[in-house]
Amino acid sequence: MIWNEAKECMSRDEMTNLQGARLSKLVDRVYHNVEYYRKKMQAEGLEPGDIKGIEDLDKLPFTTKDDLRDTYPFGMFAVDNSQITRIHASSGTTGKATVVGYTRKDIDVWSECVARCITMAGLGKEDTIQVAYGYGLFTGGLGAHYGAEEMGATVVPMSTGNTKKLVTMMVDFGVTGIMCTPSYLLHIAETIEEMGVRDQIKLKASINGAEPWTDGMRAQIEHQLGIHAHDIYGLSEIMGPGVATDCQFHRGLHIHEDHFLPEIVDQKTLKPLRDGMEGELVISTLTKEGLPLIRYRTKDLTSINHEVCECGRTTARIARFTGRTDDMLIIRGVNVFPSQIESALLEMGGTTPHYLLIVDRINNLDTLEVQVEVEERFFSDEIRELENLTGKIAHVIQNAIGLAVKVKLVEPKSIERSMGKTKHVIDNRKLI
Ligand code: DLL
Repeated sequence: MIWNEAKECMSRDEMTNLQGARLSKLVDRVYHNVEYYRKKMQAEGLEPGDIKGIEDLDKLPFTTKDDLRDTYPFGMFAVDNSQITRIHASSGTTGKATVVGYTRKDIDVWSECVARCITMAGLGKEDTIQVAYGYGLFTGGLGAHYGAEEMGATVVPMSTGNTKKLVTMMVDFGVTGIMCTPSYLLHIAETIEEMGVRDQIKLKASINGAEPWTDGMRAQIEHQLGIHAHDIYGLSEIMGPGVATDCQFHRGLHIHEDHFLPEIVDQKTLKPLRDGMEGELVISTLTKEGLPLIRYRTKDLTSINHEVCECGRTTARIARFTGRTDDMLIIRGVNVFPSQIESALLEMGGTTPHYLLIVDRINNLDTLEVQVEVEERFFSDEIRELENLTGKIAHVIQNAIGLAVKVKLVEPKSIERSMGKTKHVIDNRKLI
């Protein structure tokens, strides 16, 4: 089944024309409504009329997370705040969050994109879908929720947390679809086994994303639960979940090209790369009103393929992601930059700038231990003082990154020093 055949199956020429027309309108809109873009384009001697179609795309400047930080909170919005219906936020590299705003129409487009993804996973109106992404500032919960409602499905807004309750409701409500991170789904699968209810679940498909995963993990999920597992990609800056998903053939994720114009560029030269070559995914939002972005550098590494898929969709497909060009970690679906932890530690005092993050996956749940070197004097203090300091650091870090962490205080000079680029992270998670 295809949600919107007119949009998902158009010929390449039709798509290119549509994208070109939308791109020139987008450029005109940001030039007149976003001072940041106007200045950037003027600095390069560009006028909106210079962009006539997608062949002119590479004349345009890139946008990065730093640009959003520099214009925090609303400086890149292209509409008056009175037209913003909703705000979400994700981690910034240091103190300030990345803020995104949506008009009512943006929410409608987002819901349609997610509904298209849910259709690709073989779910429909008659299904009952549990949304177990976090609700709140993170785009996962509400994004999935609105898409599933748009689809006409029955939505169970579980959010994350109480896994046994989730499983009980999965059985009692006859849940047939679930949307959550892949690692959380493996944890749910274990809980289903422990509760002995494997033969009572009616689950048919899952839609998993927000963190890197592999075909090995997909096979494990499918085997343990007897379902079809689909990959969903998205990022807050561009919209949230629903930028792309894989269909039943699992040969890459179909990107909703009528709304998101993808490019793959070489991560060093930033020159566009051909189909099949791996590089950084760059996206221009063709229809967004609240926070339109031109050539946004996602930092996600993948390749693209414009061949028509066996499912009949003509939209370009991006390959499963192989990594990022920066040091962002995704822990239980939460984006964490080591620099956020570093600034929080430095601001609080009493610690040295030497720290080490140790990430593990235990029972399919990610854990983060932060080892921090503290000043010598603390080690001569009473144990109670050290415990207080540990609690304080854990609190400060949790406030900075929005995730509970285990803190271990270590003596000065015990964290290995490096002559080159300091290694702040040991990631022991093995993606099967
Ligand atoms: O993670 C939006 C989302 C929610 C996507 C639910 C899918 C499902 P952010 O918090 O802004 O938004 O994080 C975006 O997460 O740049 C990727 O590095 C990573 N990511 C998202 N989906 C996938 C995926 C949401 N399917 C960042 N595979 C992105 C690999 C993913 N990485």
